[in-house]
Amino acid sequence: MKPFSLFISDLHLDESRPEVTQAFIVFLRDVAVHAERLFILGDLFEYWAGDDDIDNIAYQPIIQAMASLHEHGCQLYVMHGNRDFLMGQRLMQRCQAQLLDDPTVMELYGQAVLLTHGDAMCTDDVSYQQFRQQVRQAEWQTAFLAQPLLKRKQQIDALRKKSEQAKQDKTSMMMDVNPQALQALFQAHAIPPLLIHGHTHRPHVHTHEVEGKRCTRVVLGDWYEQGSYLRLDADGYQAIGLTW
Ligand code: LP5
Ligand code: MN
Repeated sequence: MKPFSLFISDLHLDESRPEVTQAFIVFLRDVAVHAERLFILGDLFEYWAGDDDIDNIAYQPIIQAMASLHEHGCQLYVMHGNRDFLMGQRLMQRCQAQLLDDPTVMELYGQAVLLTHGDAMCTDDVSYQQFRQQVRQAEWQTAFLAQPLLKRKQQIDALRKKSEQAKQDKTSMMMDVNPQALQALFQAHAIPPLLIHGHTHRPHVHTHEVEGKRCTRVVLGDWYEQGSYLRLDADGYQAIGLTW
């Protein structure tokens, strides 16, 4: 079999949806083990309150399944999403994963591939961008993580409710990628032929023209109603669905 890489995002793994966790573990065991790389482009978890929650019993099957990829020669790359940007090096070590900056360009099968979670391009969502700017600051994170785990989880629960409420007043266009932000991202990375991202939960393949160059943008799907992943090899990409 030709070497290939896989891409997933927005699994939002949570104890309330054990079937999704199980599907992810099966995906790792049966599909990802054969890949040379697996990229998780953010929002693996419903939320991550800090690496001091690493021994939580609910996470152990997930962490073990992720770590086992390494033994099969599959390199695991993980990027932060807006729900799990507090994932740190301790978790990465446990999972035998490498944390990727957002955005990152990877040379894969002879082409440059730009990878991002996607939320940073949703610039029309002004209140979210203000919130994002605040919580991505190192000082804010240090202060937040200094609080007891239980207190942090309570604050996250409250914030999740606010987020659900806030989204009611936002149009779907506001929550999608802004075209200028998209163009700026392509331009900041030498206009790569392929961009892969998640976050918007609107799986689709878009084509864009930037400075006369044709670029493909693959938006990954979430794992709510069904799962999905993108497979990339030297012949191109293929989007594949998973059911449970
Ligand atoms: O996640 P989702 O799909 O509901 O919506 C996102 C945006 N919301 C978020 C917030 C997360 O859901 C909350 C969970 C994060 C856990 C991280 C842990 C550490 C943080 C803990 C802080 C107490 O990302 C949503 C977007 C949507 O995607 C579409 O792109 O619209 O954005 C919002 O809803 C944000 C609101 O617009 C503004 C929220 C203001 C909240 C102010 C309270 C401040 C709390 C203190 C932190 C500075
Ligand atoms: Mn997201």
